[in-house]
Amino acid sequence: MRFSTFVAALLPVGAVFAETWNVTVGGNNTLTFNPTSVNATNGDTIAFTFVSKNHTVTQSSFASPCTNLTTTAGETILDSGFQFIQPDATSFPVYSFNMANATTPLWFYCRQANHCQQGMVFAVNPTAAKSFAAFQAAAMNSSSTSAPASSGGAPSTTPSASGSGTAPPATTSNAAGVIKAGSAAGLLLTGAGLVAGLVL
Ligand SMILES: *[C@@H]1O[C@H](CO)[C@@H](O)[C@H](O)[C@H]1NC(C)=O
Ligand SMILES: *[C@@H]1O[C@H](CO)[C@@H](O)[C@H](O)[C@H]1NC(C)=O
Ligand SMILES: *[C@@H]1O[C@H](CO)[C@@H](O)[C@H](O)[C@H]1NC(C)=O
Ligand SMILES: *[C@@H]1O[C@H](CO)[C@@H](O)[C@H](O)[C@H]1NC(C)=O
Ligand SMILES: *[C@@H]1O[C@H](CO)[C@@H](O)[C@H](O)[C@H]1NC(C)=O
Ligand SMILES: *[C@@H]1O[C@H](CO)[C@@H](O)[C@H](O)[C@H]1NC(C)=O
Ligand SMILES: *[C@@H]1O[C@H](CO)[C@@H](O)[C@H](O)[C@H]1NC(C)=O
Ligand SMILES: [Cu+2]
Repeated sequence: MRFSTFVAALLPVGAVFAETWNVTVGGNNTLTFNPTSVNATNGDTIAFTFVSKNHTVTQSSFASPCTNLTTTAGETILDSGFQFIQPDATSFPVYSFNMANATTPLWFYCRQANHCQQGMVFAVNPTAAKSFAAFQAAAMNSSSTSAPASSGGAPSTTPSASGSGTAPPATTSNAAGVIKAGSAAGLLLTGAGLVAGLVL
C-alpha cells in the first residue's frame, strides 16, 4: 500500500502510463461506437477507427447530445468529418485526439442523418450524475432536425485553433496521410463513388 502510493506520487499517471483507447466506429456495419465509453486520464489518446458506412465522431454536450459543441466563434471543437468506407476497404482511417483535462467529461455523436437518434453516441469519462446511459437516452429522444446551438451564422470551414479549453487540436491519420480536425474528409476518401443514400 505505502509502496504503491509512493510510486504513484513519483509517476504521474498521465505522463508515464499514457494509453491509447481504441474505439471502432461502425463495427459489423452497426451504428455504434465500440466501446461506447472510455475512462481516460490526462495524456491518453482516444483513437477512432472507421470501418464501415459513412460516419463521423463529433463533439457535442451532455445537454444536447446530437448538436455540435462549438466555440464562441461558432467552430465545432472536435470533428472527424465524414469518413466513407468502401464495403471492400482493406485500410481504415483513424481519427484521434489527446485528453487534456480528464476531469471534464467529453460527449460525442455521429453527424450522419439520424444516427445520433439511433443511439450512435460516445463518451469519455462519464460520471454517475452524467452517465453514458442517460446521454444515450437523451440522444435517442432528440429531435431529428438538430439546429446549430450558436446564433446561426454559416458553419466555418476554418480549422479550429485550440481555443476551447476542453481538448487540444486533433489529427486524423492513416496510411494515406494526416489531416487536421476541420479539414476536408475527402483527403481520405479518394475514389469514393457510391451514392450517399446507400450507406446511411
Ligand atoms: C490500441 O491500439 C494500439 C495500436 O494497435 C495498441 O498499441 C494499444 O495497446 C491499443 N490500446 C488498447 C487500450 O487496447
Ligand atoms: C462484431 O461482432 C462480433 C461477433 O458478434 C463481436 O465479437 C465483435 O465484438 C463485434 N465488433 C464490433 C466492433 O462491434
Ligand atoms: C469508468 O469508471 C467508472 C467509475 O468511475 C465505472 O463505473 C465505469 O464502469 C468505468 N467505465 C469504463 C468504460 O471502464
Ligand atoms: C479541467 O476541468 C475542470 C472541470 O471542468 C476545471 O475546473 C479545471 O479548471 C480544468 N483544468 C484545466 C487545467 O483546464
Ligand atoms: C424526451 O423529449 C421530450 C420532449 O422534448 C421531453 O419532454 C422528455 O422529458 C424527454 N424524455 C427524456 C427521457 O429525456
Ligand atoms: C458541425 O460541425 C461540422 C464541422 O465543423 C460542420 O461541417 C457542420 O456543418 C456542423 N453542423 C451543424 C448543424 O452546424
Ligand atoms: C457521406 O455522408 C455525407 C453526409 O450525409 C454526404 O454529404 C457525403 O456525400 C457522404 N459521402 C459519400 C462518399 O457517400
Ligand atoms: Cu453514423
